[in-house]
Amino acid sequence: MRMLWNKGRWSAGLAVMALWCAAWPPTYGAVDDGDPQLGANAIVFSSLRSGNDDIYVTSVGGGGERRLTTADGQDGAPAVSPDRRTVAFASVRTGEMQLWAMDADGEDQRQLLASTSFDFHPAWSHDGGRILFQRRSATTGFDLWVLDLASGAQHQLTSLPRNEVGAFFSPDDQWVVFGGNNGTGQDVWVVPASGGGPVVLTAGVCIAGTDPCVPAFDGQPSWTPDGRILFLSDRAGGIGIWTMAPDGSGAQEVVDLGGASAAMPSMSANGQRIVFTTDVEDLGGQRNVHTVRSDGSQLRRLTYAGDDLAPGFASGS
Ligand SMILES: [Ca+2]
Ligand SMILES: [Ca+2]
Repeated sequence: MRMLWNKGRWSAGLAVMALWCAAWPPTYGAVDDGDPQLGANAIVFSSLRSGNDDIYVTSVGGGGERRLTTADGQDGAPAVSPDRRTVAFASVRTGEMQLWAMDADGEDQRQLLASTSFDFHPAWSHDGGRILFQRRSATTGFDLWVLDLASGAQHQLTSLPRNEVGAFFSPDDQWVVFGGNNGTGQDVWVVPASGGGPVVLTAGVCIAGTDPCVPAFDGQPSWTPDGRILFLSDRAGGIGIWTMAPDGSGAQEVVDLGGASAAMPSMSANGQRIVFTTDVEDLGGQRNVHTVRSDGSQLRRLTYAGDDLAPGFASGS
């Protein structure tokens, strides 16, 4: 069990509280100042189980599930801050999809950015200073934008003619990976976080055995902590979770899910597990949160209520 560090000094009283906090709720780590903090193995996700999208937290063992939002309408795309004390998310509660944030226990829900646009899918930089998000344009679909949290300044990172979605900063915050479409299907792209030309990494990959070529789906990318790209692909036939080098080379399949549907794989910061949603036990049914070890073993189901999406480790990369 992880002990408490209380601003430089150990405290027997806090250690007792740590034991209690670790027992219930188990997804919360110990805190020293009253500010709730998600444990490193907490997993946030959104789900339609209540009838409208809301944000939940569970643990890598599947215990201690809690609901963090209760507002009508969509609350989704949760993203935990690097210090695990804040959850950024997207919500329609003001009438338009906007970026919001809340404390790790769901308290103090506040608008992070007030705009007149549809803003979605926040993702933190690893230095905690910036939020990457997607903003919908009438002319260029979803584009990537970056919000600087200290100054409130926003700047546009991409303006490709189709949708750029599901973007994440690389572990060194130097690159951004995203899913995009250049007219031949869904592919994985990267762009320098400082701006510049986006590069497609998976163009021309065909589904194995197709002649003429049927372009593979390569999408929903994120990063491994050692700087590879984690993504979904049907290039081997069924849907699989894959990794590749950040230049698109060296693609390796982690797990083959066959005819299942799957969504949004992301890896824990220690590189040991991948979390995603799938209907692998009930093809065509609702998707639930699952984990698998990074070597493809120990596929585990963590939730049973269905219609889950956008899972991520609190300590995610
Ligand atoms: Ca809701
Ligand atoms: Ca676009």
